[in-house]
Amino acid sequence: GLSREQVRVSRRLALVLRHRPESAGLALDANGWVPVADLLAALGLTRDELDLVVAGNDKARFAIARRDDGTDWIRASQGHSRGVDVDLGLEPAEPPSVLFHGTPRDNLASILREGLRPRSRHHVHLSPDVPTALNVGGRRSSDVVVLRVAAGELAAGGHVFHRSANGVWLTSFVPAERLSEE
Ligand code: HQG
Repeated sequence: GLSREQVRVSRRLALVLRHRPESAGLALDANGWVPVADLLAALGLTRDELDLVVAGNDKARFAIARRDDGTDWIRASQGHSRGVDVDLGLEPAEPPSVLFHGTPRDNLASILREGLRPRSRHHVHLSPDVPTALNVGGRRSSDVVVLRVAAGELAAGGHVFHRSANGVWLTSFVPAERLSEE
């Protein structure tokens, strides 16, 4: 696992690469990437420190890619704020027949009324299994409800799904009729 200091760096990376790049004086490119060199300078990190946080991140939240000119770039694999205008360029993907979504029970009545909405993010985030969904919901509450999402039926009806580089399923909206309590 990551040390306390590394977790702090990881949180800062998520803030900068998903939500508020300007807070570090950075701008993301159209696909969400920033030059690693710029990020290191902005956050006062060494490359080794960054690599350890990226490699040790429990959810593989960040991806590094080398371009033809030899420069390394980094982005968050998912989770961007709606106000951050990036297109991850993910291809549509065929989801499994069932996906899951964990949420604090306080949200349940509203979700069953109006469906799952992306709220402050670009997409609704769905989990491939119940334990993952419990973890996601558990970030905010100890009383979590897991919803089953009829992803196969949605896809058959024309809903588009994407799978992020770190295995999170993304879609724009899930109508209440395709949700049930697990
Ligand atoms: C809820 C983490 C009431 C929704 C996770 C959720 C994930 C509604 C909250 C990623 C609603 C939004 C995303 C409705 C949705 N009425 N509540 N109609 N529709 N909600 O954080 O899925 O650790 O934006 O159930 O692992 O919790 O940051 O979404 O509770 O992958 O890498 O509104 O964030 O990844 O919360 O989590 P979020 P999420 P990281």
